[in-house]
Amino acid sequence: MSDIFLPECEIVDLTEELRKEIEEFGVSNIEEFFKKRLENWKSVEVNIAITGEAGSGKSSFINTIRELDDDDDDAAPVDVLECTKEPRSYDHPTNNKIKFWDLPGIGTPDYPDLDTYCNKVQLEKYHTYLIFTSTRFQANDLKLAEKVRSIKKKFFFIRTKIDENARAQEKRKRKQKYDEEAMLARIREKCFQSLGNLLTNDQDIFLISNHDPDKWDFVRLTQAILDALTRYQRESMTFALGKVITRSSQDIFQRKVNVLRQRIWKVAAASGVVAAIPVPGLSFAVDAALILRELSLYRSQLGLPEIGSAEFVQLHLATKKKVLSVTLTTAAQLSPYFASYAASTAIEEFTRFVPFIGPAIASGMSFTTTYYALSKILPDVEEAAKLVLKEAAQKTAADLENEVD
Ligand SMILES: Nc1nc2c(ncn2[C@@H]2O[C@H](COP(=O)(O)OP(=O)(O)O)[C@@H](O)[C@H]2O)c(=O)[nH]1
Ligand SMILES: [Mg+2]
Repeated sequence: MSDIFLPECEIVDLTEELRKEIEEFGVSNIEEFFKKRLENWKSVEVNIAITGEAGSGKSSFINTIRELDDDDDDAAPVDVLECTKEPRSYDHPTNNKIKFWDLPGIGTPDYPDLDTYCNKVQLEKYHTYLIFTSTRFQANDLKLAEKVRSIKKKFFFIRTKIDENARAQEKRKRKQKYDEEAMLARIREKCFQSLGNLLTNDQDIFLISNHDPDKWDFVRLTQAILDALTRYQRESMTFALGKVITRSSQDIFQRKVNVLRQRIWKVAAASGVVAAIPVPGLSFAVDAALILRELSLYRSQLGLPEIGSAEFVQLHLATKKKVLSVTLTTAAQLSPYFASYAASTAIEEFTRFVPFIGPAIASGMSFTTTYYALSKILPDVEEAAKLVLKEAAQKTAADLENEVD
């Protein structure tokens, strides 16, 4: 819990807003109120600029990061020479506040130079910039990056189609030892050189394949993009990462767990505020509803299969049991998590929250109950999700072996 973040103003706002809400509408709307507040992350805007020469794999990347197939309805059209002269945005399928902007290239007739380009595409509106090539970077890429740096935004250089290089190399060297590391180092070095003195670290170039997001630097790129965003943008973007990317990296999986853990105090505070309102029976109902909603977010974010789905049916019995044990939908099923916590050594931990949420809330049963229930539920879901991941990985390995046979 060392990295927990306690935005004091947020909880003060929350309490104040709640008071107003109750004065105006009574208590009937309270659940809706909290739902909205806990889903704040869905309203955070993230604009990611995607630029680079035609054919470099911009549209493909937009589809891969959104986990869409090229022929899905709202996929970005691949292999189409963009005749659009305007920046075009593609929403993330699970969060339309996250937008990937396919920007026109500099040097095209409508954008002959950098100044025209910057004015027309409104450079300031993007939070981070991804500059693509499938060969090497051009003078305009360099100029753009310098401009982006001057407005204090982050940019990333991305070399796509590494799978093609890997394949070609493998063919050529079938008889000798295939040295992928050396091949990657060569490509990285060439890209690095084409950027002059712009970068000091060649790891700031990302070598990816849009067709294999589980290989090479795709995951590292995803992490770097997350790290370039503000806290709330990062939370929103982390939640938007789909199953494929989450499963391809323990780090991304762990980031999801961390983001979920950092919400616990907020859900607990929400229940604590309700407990401070004297309406008999309301508190427990709201606690249970909040916990169940949060649990459902844990399950979907950490990739637990739905009961009865094809993936669930194929799981080993022990994994199935574990998944079932955290697929709770009623308040009654939560009772094991409401067990006594008084003896818990972690009791110290929540006293750190007191200055932020006020003694009345922190000392309340609701706050502690919800806090401990979620603190116990999340690791259980995490454990179940890891079992599912392990089986998925074993299955992929077995499938690959069968292919080879
Ligand atoms: N092998 C391979 N092909 C790619 C990759 N990225 C894009 N392509 C292919 O390159 C072509 C151009 O891609 P597209 O995404 O339309 O490029 P854009 O013009 O920059 O939007 C398409 O045929 C893609 O399938 C990649 O990483 N590996
Ligand atoms: Mg395109």
